[in-house]
Amino acid sequence: MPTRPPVLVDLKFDPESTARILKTAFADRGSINAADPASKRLDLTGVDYALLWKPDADIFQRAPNLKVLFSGGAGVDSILSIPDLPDVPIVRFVDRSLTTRMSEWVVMQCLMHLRRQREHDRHQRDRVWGKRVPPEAAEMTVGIMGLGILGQDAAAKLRVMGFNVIGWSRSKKQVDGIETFGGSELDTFLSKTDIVVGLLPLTPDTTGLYNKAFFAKLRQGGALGKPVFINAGRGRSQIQADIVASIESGVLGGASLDVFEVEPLPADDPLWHLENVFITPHDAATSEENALFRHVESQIARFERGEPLQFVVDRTTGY
Ligand code: NDP
Ligand code: OXD
Repeated sequence: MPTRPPVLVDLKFDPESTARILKTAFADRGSINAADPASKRLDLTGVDYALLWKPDADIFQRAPNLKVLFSGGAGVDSILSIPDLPDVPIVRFVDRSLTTRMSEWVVMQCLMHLRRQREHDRHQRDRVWGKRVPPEAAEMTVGIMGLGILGQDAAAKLRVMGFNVIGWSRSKKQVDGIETFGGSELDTFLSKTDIVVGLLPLTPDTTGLYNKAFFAKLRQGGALGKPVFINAGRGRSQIQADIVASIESGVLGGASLDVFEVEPLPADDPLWHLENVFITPHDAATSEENALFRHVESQIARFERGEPLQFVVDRTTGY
């Protein structure tokens, strides 16, 4: 029988999958699954670690002695906004499989726009043999916003496909093979960008960043004619009404969106019906629970050996 306090797990993922995978996770200490109704009667005052994704609002009142919080995802905006957040380290989820999935999504979306996939879909529906010569990836500049774990991996993979890649981040980075821009160089970065890819965390600085004025600064007249907006960071960084207006007015040629101001995207939202807009349900890089639980186990082991935790959130910057 484990003698250490169990890990408290409150993940609003697929409850069946969480319950099944938890049966074999945290073998040395066990877990308390907050989705289990029986857990509501448990005393959580002895719990040291909590793994959270959109947890119950009273979680920190029920578990007041936590030593480390683990995020169920790479983004921590939803954790940072929980009332009564304790002043303990918050570790975000950084994982090879999550990073790989995100890069797959980004590369796929860039290729869909490059190869005018929506036009082909329409032609197929209408049984039209609409052959034409698309531009090459090398004729397009993809501008990645956020050169962290996800942005840098996506940049490397886009380069393998032949795209010209540039990147923007708060502090200017040195990344092999890509031209980089720091926070104050946003306008220059946008003026060189044909396809902009948002991989930024949600913070006060990035809230509402992707708006009409922003879209108007992207390069017009590139190999696709009009610029394209792609976002898999957070939905509240974009003003959706401005995406719709910018597509309708011809400032933007298309978009790919995995994240939305309100999720799920309401059924009557105009984005569902816009030509050349690809919509995915915030699953560009879903956390895989086996990998997530292994990551938490390994960080707890580091912590208990007295080694520094990895991937700790900086509360001053908010990511
Ligand atoms: P990182 O923390 O590794 O990287 C964040 C990057 O954003 C850094 O380069 C950082 O700059 C930059 N940045 C932050 N704020 C600003 C700003 N105000 N101006 C300019 N640059 C800024 O995060 P990840 O790459 O791991 O993840 C990025 C985001 O992706 C997550 O926060 C989450 O919101 C989203 N995500 C979405 C998923 C999905 O399925 N749709 C899945 C996983 C994550 P600097 O380098 O200077 O610090
Ligand atoms: C994450 C996400 O932040 O899935 O990991 O959005």
